[in-house]
Amino acid sequence: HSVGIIGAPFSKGQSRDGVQLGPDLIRAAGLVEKLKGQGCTVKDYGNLTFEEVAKDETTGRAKRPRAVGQANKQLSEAVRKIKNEGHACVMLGGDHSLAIGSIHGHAACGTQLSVVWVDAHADINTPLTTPTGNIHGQPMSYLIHELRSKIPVMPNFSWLKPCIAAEDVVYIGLRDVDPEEHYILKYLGIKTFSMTEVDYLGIAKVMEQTCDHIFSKVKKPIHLSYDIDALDPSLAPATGTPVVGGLTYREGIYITEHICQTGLLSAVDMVEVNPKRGGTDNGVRSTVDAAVDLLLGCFGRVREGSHSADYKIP
Ligand code: DIR
Ligand code: MN
Ligand code: MN
Ligand code: MN
Repeated sequence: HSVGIIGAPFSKGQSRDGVQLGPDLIRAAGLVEKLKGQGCTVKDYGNLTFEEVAKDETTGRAKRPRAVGQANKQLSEAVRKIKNEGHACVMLGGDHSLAIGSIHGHAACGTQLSVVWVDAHADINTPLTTPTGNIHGQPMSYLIHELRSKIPVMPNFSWLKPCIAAEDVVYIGLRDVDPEEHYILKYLGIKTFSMTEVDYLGIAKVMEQTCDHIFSKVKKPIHLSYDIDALDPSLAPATGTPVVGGLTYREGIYITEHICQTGLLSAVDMVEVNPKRGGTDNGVRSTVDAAVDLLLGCFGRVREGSHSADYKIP
């Protein structure tokens, strides 16, 4: 695997300070060294820098649209560059509003994508349905073709065109979905595996059916957008909106192993790690370590172990 890493220390898609510290924290836990240790080629493109936006008034109900629009425009260009240089792209957030730019930049490389969205939340509110105003609860609505007519004109979003078909999206881990979002998911017929389906089917069948769904026509590159709050808060408490009853460590890792073995993983977002939440140092450490392990699972780590092709017993 050849991996390009871009950090996006951005927090204005939600209201809690600290999530902008995610990229450096995930790197400090040894992400680059560990990826190299499992045989990956890694290029770290560093962190984006975001300018302050003055007078960023709400549009519709969406908060801080100018800052979010501008940051995602920058991120989209960075992801497109990393993809064009031939890497699988890893975007370290930051909050989940960054999926707008990450998926847009990935899609800008030309091919149609599948999106696997692993999250406690559906993040598909529109700027008019959002109960909180936070754009991290809205990114999917800007990206899906079928919702185009439902998105009002927003400042600093004119660069953004929808680039994903509803039938190319699969959700895993849902357990906190707003009524408006639930309507949108049903209305668009989007494939969802809530925690109920994870319980009923088991994670292996969930992943089999996820792949059946996204590969039912052509095999498209996969964009995996992983919100750390998909994991149970006992394991990953350092996040802005934890929800009880989440994925276990093993279920979380299994998702990445299965997506990796498709050979089609093309970009990953790892978002919503917030070291100012989660209470204790141990809580923060366990959250960051889980984020690193998920990324290692995306790029070849297998739990049975592995060895290089030319190994001989001495
Ligand atoms: C809620 C919470 N559905 C919203 N979303 C969160 O703000 O739209 N997403 N926390 O990660
Ligand atoms: Mn999310
Ligand atoms: Mn979430
Ligand atoms: Mn499969």
